[in-house]
Amino acid sequence: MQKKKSSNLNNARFLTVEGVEGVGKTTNIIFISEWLEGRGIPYIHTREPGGTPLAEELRSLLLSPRDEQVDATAELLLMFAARAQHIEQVIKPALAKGVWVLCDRFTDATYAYQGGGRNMGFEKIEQLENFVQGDFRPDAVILLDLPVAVGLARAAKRGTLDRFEREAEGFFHRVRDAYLNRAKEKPSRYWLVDAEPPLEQVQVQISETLQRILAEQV
Ligand code: Z5A
Repeated sequence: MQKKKSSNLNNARFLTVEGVEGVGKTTNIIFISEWLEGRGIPYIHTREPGGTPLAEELRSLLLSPRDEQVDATAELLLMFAARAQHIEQVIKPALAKGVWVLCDRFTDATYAYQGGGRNMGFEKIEQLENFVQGDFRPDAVILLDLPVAVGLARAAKRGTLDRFEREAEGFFHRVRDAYLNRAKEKPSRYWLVDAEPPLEQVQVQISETLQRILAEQV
């Protein structure tokens, strides 16, 4: 399939990695970083929410469990506040210097978690996306996918749970569905990876995906 051409200068790509809870993002982002390093590709690794001092403070506010009920609109706006800062201070300056950006979650997570998980719908998110980002979008979204129950079982082996990780299983089904629907609607930007098999098999798929992204004309 013909993939979208990058709008960034100097061939630098903006790659994001997405997926539901327990899908193996952290593990596979280390693999992707090593893959880029092995090819001498300059890159930065960053994350959302977060990536700048201010955005990391917003991340702490967003992830901390609290007694007060967090209003879904307040949560959505804080995600985009952090994103605005991150895009202008970190992501765009790196791309302008020809440095690839490898980002652990981005706006697709907002569609999935706030749009799907929180049932906020996608229209408001699209309006905020256009307001904050203009036409700025990732060049490629690597979507790691597995059944929710498998992801939750993997994640359960970790320690304390953040505010999102405390959600009921139905929340994560809506998140996964939203991701998969976006991948279906926007095949030019999404690269779907089956994250259920053993890690070595997942990483073979990721290597092939990266080769194809690298081979794309920009
Ligand atoms: N959020 C949002 O709501 N809206 C937004 O716009 C944005 C974010 C940007 C923080 O995300 C939260 O913010 C997130 C959504 C929300 N909440 N949740 N949930 P985060 O990305 O920082 O948090 P995370 O989802 O917990 O990501 P993570 O730390 O990368 O976890 P992970 O994907 O589960 O990855 P992992 O730790 O590498 O893997 C989990 C375990 O599985 C680990 O023990 C691995 O060794 C194991 N693993 C990995 N792969 C395999 C395979 N293939 N086989 C067997 N075991 C495996």
